[in-house]
Order: sequence, then C-alpha cells, then structure tokens
Amino acid sequence: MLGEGGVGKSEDAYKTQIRIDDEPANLDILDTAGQAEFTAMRDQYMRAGEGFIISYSITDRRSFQEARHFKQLICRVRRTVDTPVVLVGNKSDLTQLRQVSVEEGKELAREFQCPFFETSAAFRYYIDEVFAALVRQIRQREAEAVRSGERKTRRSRSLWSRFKAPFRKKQHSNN
Ligand SMILES: Nc1nc2c(ncn2[C@@H]2O[C@H](COP(=O)(O)OP(=O)(O)OP(=O)(O)O)[C@@H](O)[C@H]2O)c(=O)[nH]1
Ligand SMILES: [Mg+2]
Repeated sequence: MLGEGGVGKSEDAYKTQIRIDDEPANLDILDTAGQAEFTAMRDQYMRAGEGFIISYSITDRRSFQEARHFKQLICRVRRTVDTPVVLVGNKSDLTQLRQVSVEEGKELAREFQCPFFETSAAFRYYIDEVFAALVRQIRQREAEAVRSGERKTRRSRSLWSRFKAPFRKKQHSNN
C-alpha cells in the first residue's frame, strides 16, 4: 500500500487468504506510512513486494500528484516498468469534497497501464475488486515468467519473506 499520508491506506491493510477466480490467494499486505519514511527501508520493500496499490484521495489533489512519484519510484527501484500495480482513488464517498475527477484517475491509470478503481475504504466500496485486480496482475506475470522459463517469482517471494522477517514477532499472526 503506497500513497500520501491520510489517503486511507491503513483502512485496507490486513493479512488474509481469499479466493480469486476460484484459486486461493494469500494476501500479505504491508501498510506503509505516507510520510517520514526511511529511504533505505522503502527501497527494500519496493524491491521485495510482488505488487503495489498506489492510492490517493479524491479529496486531496496533492496526493494525486504524489501517485505519479510513487510509480516512478517503483520503476526506478525495480529497474522495470513491468510491475503489478493498481491505481486507487479512495474516499469516493466524500463527493462534496472531490478535487480529482474520475476522468483524471482513469487518465493516469492509462498512463500507468494498470487497472483503476475509485474506492471508499469507509464503506468498503470496490475494496475487494482492487485486491482481485492486483492478484490477477501478479498471476499474469507469474504465468508469463513460467512460460519464458524464468524463476523470478520464486526469488521475489523469498525476498519478501526476508524483508518481512524482522516484523513478524511484532505481529499477532501465527507464522
Ligand atoms: N470518508 C472516508 N474517510 C476515510 C476513507 N478512508 C480513510 N478515511 C479516513 O481518512 C483518515 C486517514 O486514513 P488512514 O487510513 O489513517 O490514512 P493513511 O493513508 O494510512 O495515512 P498515513 O498512515 O499517515 O500514511 C482516517 O480518519 C480514516 O478514517 C474513506 O474511504 N472515506
Ligand atoms: Mg496509515
């Protein structure tokens, strides 16, 4: 979960198993902080993550402008433009406070070549769709990697485990 401070990332963060397209998917979501982050840490999780939800708030134009920076960071750290990403405009329930139009969101997603959703974490609108879309992107890349004989996905999984290891003790999850 990437995005400016206050856009609503933490409302969606959890670790769980869900079924997507009749196949189980283990979601292990890292809720990052929008502000005051150590760059070294950010580079680590950007390298380790399998997919990214870039979120902004439709009530905060600044957070929308920041979305592009997060995308650029991902590309730079991973040295590829081909990373599973979903763009999310959150707080869609706050229509009176809207500063970013649906069209602008769609336009940015076209630029990123990724799926786009306007969500309300508060009302759980389109949250499941976001995770399903991200998992589909990840699966698509995995299938392509297998076809081309790469073993990249296994490597990125172990990177993720290593990255998460120091945090595990603090969590109440049982692995
Ligand atoms: N109305 C409305 N409020 C929301 C929504 N999502 C989050 N909020 C509220 O927005 C505020 C910020 O949400 P957080 O989840 O803490 O934001 P964050 O992106 O995690 O922010 P940082 O942790 O500072 O990076 C909280 O008061 C949430 O209750 C939403 O969809 N609609
Ligand atoms: Mg947060």
